[in-house]
Amino acid sequence: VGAENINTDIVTLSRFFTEEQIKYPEASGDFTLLCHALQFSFKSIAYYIRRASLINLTGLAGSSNITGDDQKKLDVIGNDIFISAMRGSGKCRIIVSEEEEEVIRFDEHPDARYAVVCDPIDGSSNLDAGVSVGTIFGTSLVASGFTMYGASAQLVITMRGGGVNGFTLENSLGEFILTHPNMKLPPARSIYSVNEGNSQYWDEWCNAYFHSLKYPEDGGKPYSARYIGSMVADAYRTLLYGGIFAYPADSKSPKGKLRILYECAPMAMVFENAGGLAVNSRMERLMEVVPENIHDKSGVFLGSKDEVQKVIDMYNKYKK
Ligand code: P6P
Repeated sequence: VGAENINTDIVTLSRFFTEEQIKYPEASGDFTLLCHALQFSFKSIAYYIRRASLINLTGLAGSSNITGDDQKKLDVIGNDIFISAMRGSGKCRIIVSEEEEEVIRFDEHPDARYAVVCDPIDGSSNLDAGVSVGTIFGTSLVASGFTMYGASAQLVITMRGGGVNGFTLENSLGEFILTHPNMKLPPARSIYSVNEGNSQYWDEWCNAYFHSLKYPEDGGKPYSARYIGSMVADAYRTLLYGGIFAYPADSKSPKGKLRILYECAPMAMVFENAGGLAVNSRMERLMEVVPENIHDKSGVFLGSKDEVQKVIDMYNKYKK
């Protein structure tokens, strides 16, 4: 590779945060400091996940969280790392975490202005199998995103009213580098991602929708099925390739399985800012769904706008 081909104008996540702040002259810099603390927690969690098998961090911690999920050792470590990083930033007032029954309040920072919601390690039940897991986060929906701990840590972040940018953790530098600027979902893609093992519990309209993908009326090519069972991994693929990800509310889980605050809403913000759509099982815009409690759940359909529109059309056909 000739010297002329080396990119020396590298946009790190730290530079990205600084450039975002410069756009708002009135900004105090508090949000930027909060984002740096967020960044550090992703780097730390990535470190432990990379080494998990080597230092026996896979397996169960012998405890369970509020929703009864067996906590993996990494769930507990990821949660502790996140809480410490947010507390240490001095800019976070409260945290909602999947791993904490109650809201955590940092009374030592009474003037802090941000609330942070997170699922420190979503999909952790897949950890032992080496499947990518991730951290999903949102800050008062000023910003939201997720970090997927795969072969390398991939961070996707979006700011209110802004675009979606993807960063890759360069381990030797210890920096997240901008690798996927201004991510946009293709408007359509024949890929669907859902746990079909739940189809006996789905509403009639929902079964009709997925059937229409597998047996196209026009005799066209059926959709491809892709389901990992780790929301961050399924969402990241859907963001990159297009298609639709769904976890419908059904007779087994009438409110759905995924949590509004720290799974559905942050993902909905990312997908809308990338040109996609995100609705619940009543076709309401997920970004407008208000949880009844901090661990409240919702059905979710998110992805390419033409694909989500097909869900809406099928729903309306049955609900007339
Ligand atoms: P199921 C992982 O446990 C998780 O919370 C999400 O990451 C994932 O999308 C979903 O649950 C998988 O649920 O019922 O298909 O195993």
